[in-house]
Amino acid sequence: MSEALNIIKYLRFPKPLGIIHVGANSGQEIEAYENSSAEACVYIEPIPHIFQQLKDNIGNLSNHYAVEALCSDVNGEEVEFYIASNEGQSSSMFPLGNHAQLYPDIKYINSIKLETRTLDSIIEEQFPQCQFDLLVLDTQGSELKVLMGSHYLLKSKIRYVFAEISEDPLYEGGCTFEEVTSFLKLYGFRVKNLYINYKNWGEALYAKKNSHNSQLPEPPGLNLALNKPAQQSSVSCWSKPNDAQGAVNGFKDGGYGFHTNEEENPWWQVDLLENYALTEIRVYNRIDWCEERAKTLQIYLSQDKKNWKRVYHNDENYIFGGVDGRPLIVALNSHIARYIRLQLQETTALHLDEFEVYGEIFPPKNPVIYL
Ligand SMILES: [Ca+2]
Repeated sequence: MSEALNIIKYLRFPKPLGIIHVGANSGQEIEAYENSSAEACVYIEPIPHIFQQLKDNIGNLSNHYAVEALCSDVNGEEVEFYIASNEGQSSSMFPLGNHAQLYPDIKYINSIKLETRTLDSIIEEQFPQCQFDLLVLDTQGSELKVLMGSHYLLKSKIRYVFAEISEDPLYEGGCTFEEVTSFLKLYGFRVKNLYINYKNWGEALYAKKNSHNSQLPEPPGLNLALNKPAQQSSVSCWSKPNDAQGAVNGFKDGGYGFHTNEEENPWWQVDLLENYALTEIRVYNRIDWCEERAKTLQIYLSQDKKNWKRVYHNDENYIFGGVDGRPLIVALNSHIARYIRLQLQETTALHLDEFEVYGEIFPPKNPVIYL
């Protein structure tokens, strides 16, 4: 039996095409997944002897795969993983915390050292061609960490997330329902079904409906700003090392990539290292906090870092978004520039998620003629 598939069916949502189950234990859902229309299923389990049972239970079912791994937000972190007395079902990378009060009979009986993997890296390496759209999480408090290592999947493949959730952390350091919900919201997921028992934990189904991202036109070529040197007018207590690079690191999560201090007309700029004939700019605003601070955004271009030409000023009533599928898109008429500056026109802080720019090298490189 699979609760996730039952709820998807009950809500009359389209059937999943492929399933990833993180924290699969010995594979209690194999039969249900086999009887569904899913074309591929991946089961991930970190405890070696339970993984062996999982593998035996899958047998030689085609398109069902077992992976022995502990999923988390980064690759290669060594963590202590605690094995619980109930056949591993309450095993976790977190101490029992509240769980010990709610279920005094369940205890940790052992622990092993495991190295973490991100779900993105497992799927990219082992199953790059498969269409996975349902992600089932049963990882005893580390659901948020697993999701934080699944940025690419959440953005481009997953349509449903079914997770064990809890109103207060059940495990010490574990995530809450609220945290998981806010995080998934950044990727366009909403709660579609929720069950919480009298001990304040349960299950939630999240679904991405008519994802805005799919309506976003494909970017016109390669992002010229990616990893190019960037600068900003000031740093703040929220800044990270090399703060300005955060907007050209190729990573977008709805938070801030860089963060200036609160000041008059704060700015951020990138050096493309050569002149380009620019055709399009995309600015991804942070969407988790104070999106409205970007409302006075101006975009300036320069070839020499001295003479600047303003090519865009934002209508203050327009608050643009970012990874929710509403980035600011500015079309440019092949303006020639090497430097691009984003600047606000008031006293505030400038903090954006990511900046992208597209165009062609200028002057065009001469074609090589072979005689
Ligand atoms: Ca970024």
